[in-house]
Amino acid sequence: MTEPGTPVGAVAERATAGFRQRYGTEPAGRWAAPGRVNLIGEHTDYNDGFVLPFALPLRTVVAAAPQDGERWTVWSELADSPVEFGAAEADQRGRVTGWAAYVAGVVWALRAAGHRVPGARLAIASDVPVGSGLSSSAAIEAATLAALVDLGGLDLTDDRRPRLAQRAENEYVGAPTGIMDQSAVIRCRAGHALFLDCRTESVEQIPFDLDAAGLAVLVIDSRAPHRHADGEYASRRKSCERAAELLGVAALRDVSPNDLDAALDRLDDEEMRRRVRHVVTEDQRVLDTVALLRAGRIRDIGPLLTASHASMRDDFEITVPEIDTAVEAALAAGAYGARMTGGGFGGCVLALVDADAAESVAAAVTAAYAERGFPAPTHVTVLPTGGAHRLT
Ligand code: GAF
Repeated sequence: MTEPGTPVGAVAERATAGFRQRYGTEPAGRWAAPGRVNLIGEHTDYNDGFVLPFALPLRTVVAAAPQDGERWTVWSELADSPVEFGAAEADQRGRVTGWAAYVAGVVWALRAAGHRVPGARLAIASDVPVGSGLSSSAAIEAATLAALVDLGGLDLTDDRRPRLAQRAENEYVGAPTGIMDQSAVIRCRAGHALFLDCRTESVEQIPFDLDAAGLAVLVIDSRAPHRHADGEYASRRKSCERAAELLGVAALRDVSPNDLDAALDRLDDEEMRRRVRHVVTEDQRVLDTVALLRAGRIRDIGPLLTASHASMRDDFEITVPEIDTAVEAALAAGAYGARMTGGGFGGCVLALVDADAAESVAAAVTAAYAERGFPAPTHVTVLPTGGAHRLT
């Protein structure tokens, strides 16, 4: 990850070449979906709150063609052999496992929603790093979904796709995620961040023209191993849901920042109080960030990004030493703001920097890592791109 993103053509070529080699014929089409970073609004999605992700110039491409019967064959450049499954495996949640579960999950979710899903052969290539918290799984889901919808002529508009892809992840794969990642990789637009209300699923495209402002977002892959990330994510979610129950609200989104102190007084558990404080203040930071971006004040969002990081570190307790080191070093080297992005316990940090300072900020992070004895991080500077679409 050292280029400013990668051209979609190269990854599409790999998917096409893989398809030809594996199946001995041409694909009927190619569909691309990006990874994402979340500019701000972490662990707010499953609390019915607000998020502000944008799509990355790193993509997953699915080359696909129909095949007879209710059978799906999937090859990925990251796996040794293809996976094949039929309707029986697709209809039994969790039956297909590993990376192919994201494809089977989409077939399951479409069928569960009453769609006639065409049998298909698929070949997947991807530049979205796996396990870095940049939504490689949502990218597979969204590109697969786009391919199957087009091949089958299914009636499923973009605004209904995220929920379906989320069901694939929650119910077939078994990961209790919110709606943010699938919304981002499907609904983002180039040059914009996606302001999503996770309760209503209404969206507003917020102009985020980094280039015109001479700015860049530096994405630093901490390369920290994900430590117990699945269990910790699920326990954060449970704690938020329990707090909402105790406070008598449908979701923590319903606690206004003005009533936060009173709400916290009503909770006995100190850890739960910290979790609630993160979610309520984070929702407000998203709204404040959106207001600044609407006013064209991109640089001024820096302190909100950094405050979000502190809240994730101290109140939600989802950061790790590598991540905190990257944030501190980026800020010391002149970033306007920096924060961990994504679910936590590893993954990536984003830093808002002057475009011409990106490399020196990245070098400062690398030096801080060396000093602490961490394996060297990788980085990429990114501009916001668009969501899932058909390429040919
Ligand atoms: C992961 C989840 F998939 C999202 O739904 C979201 O909760 C995020 O963590 C934290 O903001 O990416």
